[in-house]
Amino acid sequence: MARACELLPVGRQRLRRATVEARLFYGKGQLELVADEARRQGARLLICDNELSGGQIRNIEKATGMDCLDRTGLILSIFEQRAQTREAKAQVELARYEYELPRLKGAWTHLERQVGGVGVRGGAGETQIEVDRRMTRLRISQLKKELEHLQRVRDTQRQGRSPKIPRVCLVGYTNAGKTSILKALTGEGEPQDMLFATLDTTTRKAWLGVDPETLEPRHALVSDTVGFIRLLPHQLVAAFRSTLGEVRTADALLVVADASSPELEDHLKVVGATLKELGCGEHARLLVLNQTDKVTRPRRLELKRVHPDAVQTCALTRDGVDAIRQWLLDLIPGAPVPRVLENWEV
Ligand SMILES: Nc1nc2c(ncn2[C@@H]2O[C@H](COP(=O)(O)OP(=O)(O)OP(=O)(O)O)[C@@H](O)[C@H]2O)c(=O)[nH]1
Ligand SMILES: [Mg+2]
Repeated sequence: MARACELLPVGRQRLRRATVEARLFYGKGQLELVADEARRQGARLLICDNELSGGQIRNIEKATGMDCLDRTGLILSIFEQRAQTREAKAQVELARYEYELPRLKGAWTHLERQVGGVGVRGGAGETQIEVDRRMTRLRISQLKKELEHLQRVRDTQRQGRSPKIPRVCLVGYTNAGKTSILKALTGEGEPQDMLFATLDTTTRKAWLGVDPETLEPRHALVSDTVGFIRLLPHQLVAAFRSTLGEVRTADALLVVADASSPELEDHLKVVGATLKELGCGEHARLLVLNQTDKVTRPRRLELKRVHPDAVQTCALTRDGVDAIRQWLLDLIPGAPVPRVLENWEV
C-alpha cells in the first residue's frame, strides 16, 4: 500500500502485544526498537497498519521523532491521489473530513485559547478547536449535499435504463482484475497494476450474443466499482455509499477474485463482509476466479473442488469469459408470456 502512495518502504516489523497500550497503541520499548532501526535505514515515515487515534499518532511522533501515518490515513492518501471525477473527489474529501473531525482535538491544544474576534473565528469565547470543528462540520454538510445531488442524477440515469437489460456489478478485492473483466466483456476499461486504480463506477454494455429465436441482440449492463480491502475505513465505505448504490440496486453481482493470491480465501471473506455492510448480502452472485493463468494445474483442480460453482478466468486471454456471458444470459427475463386478449381487443 505504501508503494501505491509512491512511498519507498525500507523495512517492516510485526509487533506482538497482549494488550493495546492506550497512549502509544504499541509498547514503548517496541516502538523505540522500530524507530532506531528505521532511522538506521534512513526512513522518515512510520506507517502503522492499525487504525490509531489522533492522540496515539501524536504520541508516537513525539516518542520516535518521526512522522507517523496509520492504516486509514494511508488508504485515504491513496484514494486522494486517485480521485479524478467530481464525485470521487467529493467522496474522498468527505471521508477525509470525517476522519479528521474526531482527531482535531489535541492537534490544536497548544493553540487552544479564547479568541474574541469576529468572522471565521466566531463570536467571543470560541476556542480555536471549536472553530476548526465548526468549519469541518460545515464542509462535511456541504459535501453531503453535493453528493446527494449527484446521487439524484445517478438515480435518474438508472431509471432511464431499459428494465429488460440486466444490470450486474463487478465487485471484489482491489487489484483482482475487475476492470480487466469489464474490458473482456465490453471492450472498454483501463486495467492498471495498482491498488484502487478504479474509484468511479462506470457502466458499459456487454454484448452477450443473439437470441436464437428472435435473432434480437442480447445485452447486459456491467458496472465496474471501487475495490475492497481488509479494514476498508468505514469513513470511505460511508462516503462511497452513493457510487456503491449501483451495487445495491444491481440484479446480480460478479465477484472477482485473484485466484493466484495466497490470501484468496481471506480476500473472499473481506468481500463477503463488505457486501453485507452495504446491504447486498442476498444478491445473486457468480464467483469469478480470475488470473488463473498464474496458477498451476493442480491448484486449479483444487480451486474447482473448493469453489465448484465458480468460473475460472484469465481476463488477458479471455479464457472462461464466455462462461460469464452464459451466466449473464440466464438473468435476462424470458420471452414475454403470451397475453390473454381482452374482449375489446378481439
Ligand atoms: N496474469 C494476469 N493478470 C491479470 C489478469 N486480470 C488482470 N490482470 C492484471 O492485474 C492488474 C489489475 O487489474 P485490474 O483489472 O486493474 O484490477 P481491478 O480489480 O480493477 O483493480 P482496482 O480497480 O485497482 O481495484 C492489471 O495489471 C491487470 O493487467 C489475468 O487474468 N491474468
Ligand atoms: Mg479497477
